[in-house]
Formats: sequence, structure tokens, C-alpha cells
Amino acid sequence: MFKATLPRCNVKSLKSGSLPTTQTPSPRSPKVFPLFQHHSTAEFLAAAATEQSIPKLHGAPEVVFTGRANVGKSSLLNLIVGRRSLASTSKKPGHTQTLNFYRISSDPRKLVVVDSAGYGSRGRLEWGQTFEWYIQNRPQLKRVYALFDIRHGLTEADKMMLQFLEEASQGPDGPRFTIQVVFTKVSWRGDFPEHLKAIKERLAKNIFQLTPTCLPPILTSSKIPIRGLNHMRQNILEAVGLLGQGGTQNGRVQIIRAAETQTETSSHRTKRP
Ligand SMILES: Nc1nc2c(ncn2[C@@H]2O[C@H](COP(=O)(O)OP(=O)(O)OP(=O)(O)O)[C@@H](O)[C@H]2O)c(=O)[nH]1
Ligand SMILES: [Mg+2]
Repeated sequence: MFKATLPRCNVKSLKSGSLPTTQTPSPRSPKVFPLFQHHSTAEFLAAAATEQSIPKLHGAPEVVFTGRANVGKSSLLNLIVGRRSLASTSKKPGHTQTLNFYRISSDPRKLVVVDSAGYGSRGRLEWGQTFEWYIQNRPQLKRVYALFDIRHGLTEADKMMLQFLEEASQGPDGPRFTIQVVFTKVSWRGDFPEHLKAIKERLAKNIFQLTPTCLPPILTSSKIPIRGLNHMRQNILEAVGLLGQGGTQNGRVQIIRAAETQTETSSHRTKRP
């Protein structure tokens, strides 16, 4: 039942230009989501290298970022929480080597965001095993953010990850967690370039074939011009059931999202004959 109500990762919605993207001038500017507003309350809680060292954290709702090494997981996490170097980042792939747990608000029961070690050629078997165990056994896991660099196609490792997530997300009594696709490094200025549109559609189509229950991609850039920040924050709050429960301020989200969607659509329109 739950499955049927989820918006799917379909290519039609990409073509219609209905994808909301966010253009936010500064990571510090949005005051839309109070939970993310107090940057100083975000805090590193624990790092887990093995399944035994994964902290229980009293069952606080969690979301986790996964993706190939260097895709931009740690950078996006920093952007979302509004702290430049909460999670360590590097140009070198394979930088994050453990599952890292971060508390987002001063109330540790509200939301925990988890960064993970990248997979792919620089990934190591033991990182994958810890992640796999975590995904299959974490009761409080609400949503997995599967990140893909928009400039690259799917590798075999990506395909394996998507298939694994699709299978693991289905519990005996319905979905255990949802899967949200995120495209990273979507750094363009002005109108959305035609070549990126085609890449985005092809990538989304390939992902949807492997992960039919995934949610439509969010386009992000952690570098200036920043993109997708408010969309990601809203999405995380929604995933853990905090949207509209102190997570937002009086419907301002809807107004901002509507304005962003309009900007996106109108910039597409100006390009069309
Ligand atoms: N152009 C651009 N570069 C980015 C973006 N996000 C991250 N980067 C850069 O990509 C590199 C990798 O970023 P990380 O955030 O460390 O990537 P990661 O996925 O955590 O990598 P691992 O921990 O190695 O798995 C860094 O040099 C970042 O500055 C983006 O949106 N645009
Ligand atoms: Mg990292």
C-alpha cells in the first residue's frame, strides 16, 4: 500500500520539467527549516568500522548517504547541516572509511544523519560489509540517499548497490525504508544546459530500471552555485516524519518550493522555441 503512494523515479516527470531544484545563494541563508538553522547543534556522535561498533542511539530516526567514493557525500552532508567541515572531505577518493553518525539538532532523538564510506575502485570489502549489515539491520533507518555524480554513468558497483538497496528496502510487511536518488555536482550557471538534461534523463532511466521504487532525483551542487539545499532539507524532514512538526515554519516551504519550481520551469521555457 505504501509502495503505491510513493512517487516513482520515472523519466516522464524529468522531461516535463517538474523536478524542483533549489538555487540557494548561501548555505547559511535559509531560515526555512528551524531544525537545520542552529548549525552549532549538529555534532559528530560516533564512527563505526564494524557492525559491532554501530551505536544504537536510542532509535532516533536516521537517514544515510551512500555513493561511489568521491561522489560528494560528505560535502553534501556539511552543506545540509550548515557546517563547512563537520564531515571531513577530500579530493582523494576513499576518504571516509567508516559509518559516521551525526546528530542534527540539540535533541538527539530527533534526527541522525549518517555518512558512509564510498564504494567503487577505492572502496574496501570491509567497508561494504559494515554498510550492508547496517542497511539490513537498522530498524530506525528511514531513507537511503543514493548519490550519483551527474557527469558519470552507472558503474557495475553502482548497479550492484542499487539492486542491493531495492532488495533490502522491501521487508516482509512492506517497505523498511525508502530510496532517494540524488545527483551531485550539478554545477551550472543560468539555464540548465541541454547536454546535462539528456544525461540526467538517461541516468534516471537506468537507475529506475534497477530500483523501480526509488524517489525522483534531487539535483544538488555543494559548490557555488549551490543547488538542491532546501529540497534536500525538506526531503530529509519528510523522510523522518518531521515536516510540519516543528521542522518548518508556517508553510513557508511550500511558497519557496513553488517559487523555485516556477524559476526552473520558466528558465526551461525561455530555451524552447
Ligand atoms: N564541483 C563540485 N565538486 C564537489 C561537489 N561536491 C563535492 N565536491 C568535491 O568532490 C570531492 C569529494 O567530495 P567528498 O564530499 O569528500 O566526497 P565523498 O563522496 O564523501 O568521498 P569519499 O569519502 O571518498 O567516499 C571534493 O574535492 C569536493 O570538494 C559539487 O557539488 N561540485
Ligand atoms: Mg566522504
